[in-house]
Amino acid sequence: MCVERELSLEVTKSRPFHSGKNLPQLSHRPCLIDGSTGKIYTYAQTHLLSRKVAAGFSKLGITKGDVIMILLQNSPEFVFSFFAASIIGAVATTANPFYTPAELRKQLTASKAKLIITQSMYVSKLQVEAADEDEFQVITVDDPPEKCLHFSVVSEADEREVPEVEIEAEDAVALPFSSGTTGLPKGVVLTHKSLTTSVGQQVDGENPNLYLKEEDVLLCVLPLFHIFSLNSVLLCALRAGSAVLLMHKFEIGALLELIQRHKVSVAMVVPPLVLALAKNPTVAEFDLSSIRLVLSGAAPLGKELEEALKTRVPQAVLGQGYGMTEAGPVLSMCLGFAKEPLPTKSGSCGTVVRNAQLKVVDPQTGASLGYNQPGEICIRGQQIMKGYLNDDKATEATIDAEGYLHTGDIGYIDDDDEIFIVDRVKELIKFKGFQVPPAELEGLLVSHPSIADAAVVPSNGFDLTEEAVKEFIAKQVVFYKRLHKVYFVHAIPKSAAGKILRKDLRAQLESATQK
Ligand code: 4UV
Repeated sequence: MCVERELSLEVTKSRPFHSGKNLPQLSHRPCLIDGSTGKIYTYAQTHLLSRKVAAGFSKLGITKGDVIMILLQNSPEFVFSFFAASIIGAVATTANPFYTPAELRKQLTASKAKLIITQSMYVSKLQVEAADEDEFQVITVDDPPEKCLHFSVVSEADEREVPEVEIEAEDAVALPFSSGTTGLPKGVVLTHKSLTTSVGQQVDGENPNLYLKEEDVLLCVLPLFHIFSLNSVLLCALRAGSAVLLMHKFEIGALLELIQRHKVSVAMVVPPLVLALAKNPTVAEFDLSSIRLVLSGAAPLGKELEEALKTRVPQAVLGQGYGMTEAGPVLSMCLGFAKEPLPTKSGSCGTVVRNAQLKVVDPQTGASLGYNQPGEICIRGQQIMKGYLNDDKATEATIDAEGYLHTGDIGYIDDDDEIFIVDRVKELIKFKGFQVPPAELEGLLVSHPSIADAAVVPSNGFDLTEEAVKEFIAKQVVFYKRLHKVYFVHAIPKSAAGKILRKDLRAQLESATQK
């Protein structure tokens, strides 16, 4: 079976980001609201600053195809840097500021970033002194430490000096990192075509799937370094002419205060944030009546949680989006968000986006399955990644000969075309919506002289502690990749080809802990 929604009148055209179709009409509308200072940047100012930064990047020697790393919390400078890179045909690789030096080093080496935009407190993690003299330059948005430049060097450049650059739809614009269905984090090449198509699939057309209006204020508390926020919050908002409220980090009191003050109307969230909004007692003290739409994505949302949130924001439409970095990222979205909304079911991840083909296949045989039969979800369309950076093998293992991207998610499509995810066949573990690639932790574990072999699987029991192993990992990885529980086994079950049989291991551990 292949569920396809092709509306011939709404075929999205690929165009580079900076063409700014609606800019003249929007110039005086608010575009970015800096939550920490209250400063508002209009569309005209955002555009001008992005062009200035583009000219500045270019003066620093950045040219088409070069990679810049954005290592920032959500901030106006994040947005200007992203658009500046896209204007001159450069590529933005976005990284988590909480990463350890080792995690950052891997992304820097793989992406070959020539310029890093960051905050002074993260500079020590870049180990500038250990880097080759001309490996990369560092710009900080606050007081620059030694050897670093201040952001004003680029933001005060002359916008008339932006070079003329020919940009093709197939050129890369973003390089987020994702482990995909297996292995270590890899650079995901998203082109101008991928992102413009994905944004179009969400907010364009006669009856947009995600209907955003100019008066809308979108909450941008999810980190922009993750594709969910970058694409479905920032890019979609700017395409629709809405305002984006930037929050540099999550703190429930500040969040509620900002929602109330700026009358946030659209909230993109992840399940842990739904939990906070649904259960935190302080929520009752704030006026959340401006919220008309809540979109949860990046991890499964339980029905009970959804119901609990409904009592807090009874006026809002609640629903889910389903995305994957490699899929550009959105595969499906709740049709309750459409201009002409349709009723949807709780627990559903939405309906496949327009101008894309989605099928469910038997993971063993690859045969297409019918309605209501669970199998691996695959998607095809102009929005999916071009491939993994310098990794043809991983690309071929993910995108098949017919152009379908295999998600590693198990789900089914019901009689109303709604998608339900029920399991994952891929290794990936998600914690608070963040990616935890088991292969990365396994590599670190076996580098310990006393550990011969290791396998990382998700587990629910956290009562036992194996402090030495946990600490060993904790020192090396960002907080959400830390180990909660360590089991010692005589041998790790593996297939004849040497692949860890994670399902068998989980079953073995579950039965052992139940005894
Ligand atoms: O690669 P990634 O970290 O990517 C994401 C992207 C989520 C997005 C993006 C844009 C949206 O508009 C939106 O609503 C969500 O998370 O992780 C991809 C994997 O996360 C799981 C699934 O296993 C993906 O392959 N996942 C993502 N969304 C959901 C989900 C969901 N709604 N329900 C269950 N699992």
